[in-house]
Amino acid sequence: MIAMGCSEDRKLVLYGGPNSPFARMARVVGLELGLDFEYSVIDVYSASFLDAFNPLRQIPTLLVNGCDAIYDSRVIMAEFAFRAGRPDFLHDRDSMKSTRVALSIGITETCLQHRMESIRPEGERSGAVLAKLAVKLERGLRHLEKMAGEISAGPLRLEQVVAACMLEYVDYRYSGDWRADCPGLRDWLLNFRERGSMVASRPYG
Ligand SMILES: N[C@@H](CCC(=O)N[C@@H](CS)C(=O)NCC(=O)O)C(=O)O
Repeated sequence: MIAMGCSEDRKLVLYGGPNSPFARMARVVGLELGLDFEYSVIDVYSASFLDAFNPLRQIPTLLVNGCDAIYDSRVIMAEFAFRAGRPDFLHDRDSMKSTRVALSIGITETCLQHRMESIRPEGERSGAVLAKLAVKLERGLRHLEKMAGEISAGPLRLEQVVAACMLEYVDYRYSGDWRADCPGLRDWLLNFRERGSMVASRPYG
């Protein structure tokens, strides 16, 4: 049942999918910060109810009190951090960490574009586009590997959640071959992926 009117219960509903990497990032942040929210799995392509809240009809979308919509994933993750009283989780004043977040998100977007191109019908699919996206994705991963030491050190924070969700999305939709070129990220992910929030949100379907 989708609430169409505002309510006073302060309820948080995070609309996501079974395998959306951006919804997963938001969900993991919410779980790690101990937020009380419902995760509602929808099929974004048929979820016309979402248009009234998010005209882009994308997941993740966070609905507050049944009426206030918050998107996209970075805004939702910031909302969760503020609600949890943990603005430090976002490390907004550290531009190097934030640039690593931007790189992980960019690789995720590239992987998603590669996936969308790969499932276009024969004849519409472009091998050249797929090859270009693959080059960008793999270049991004090799670059991030140079910063594996910085990513893996220190307390849990946004850049770690985003990097881990990105790496497992690459596994899920592209390939696990990146491990050969990225031993630092590989070794770090081995432990990180066992966190309860990561296990609970692993992509399926
Ligand atoms: N910039 C957005 C991207 C979200 C996004 O691309 N979500 C995908 C699923 S992973 C989606 O909703 N796709 C449906 C569409 O764009 O029509 C964010 O970070 O939240």
